[in-house]
Amino acid sequence: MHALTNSAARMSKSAAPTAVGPAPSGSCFAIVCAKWNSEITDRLLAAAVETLKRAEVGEDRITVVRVPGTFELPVAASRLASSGRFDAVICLGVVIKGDTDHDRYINASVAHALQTIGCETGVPTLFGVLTVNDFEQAAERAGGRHGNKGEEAAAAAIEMAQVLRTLAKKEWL
Ligand code: RBF
Repeated sequence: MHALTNSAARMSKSAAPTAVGPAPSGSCFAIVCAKWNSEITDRLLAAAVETLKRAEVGEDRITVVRVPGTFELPVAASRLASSGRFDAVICLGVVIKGDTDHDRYINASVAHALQTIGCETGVPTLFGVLTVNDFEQAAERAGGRHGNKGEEAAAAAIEMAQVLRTLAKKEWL
């Protein structure tokens, strides 16, 4: 089992979990997407929605919320995760390094906040935020040579929804 997993990881160019089976039946997903750098975030969002649809999640089970910037992702994610309506909340943003340290403050606080929301609500809260040096690096990760991190975040959301459905059946938990 372990050997198989390891050899599969060695063979693939990236270890990212993009191969997805069907999402659990009736599962619902929320996507929170920042408007800053929308040329890139729109590509992350389109790939995330497409990935959910490929996993047989109907549009009626996908809720998309736009927020001003990456810094606002946690507030919206917290509200959505606490609602009890979603199997996972996928958060998408692009923070590009500038002349000041804004990126470090945003990235660290958002990563920590999203992880806390996931742990405290029990609803997987996915980190689909590109933390890049320039626009080109962002484009490479939004449908370019490094794949699309929106797709990968959605695939991870589906996988976590499956994991939690499996755990819900364990009477010893
Ligand atoms: N939001 C992003 O999503 N990506 C960025 O690259 C980004 N750069 C910012 C740079 C500065 C100097 C500031 C002040 C804000 C930036 N924001 C960015 C917006 C931030 O996420 C948030 O929307 C605003 O700070 C309002 O809370």
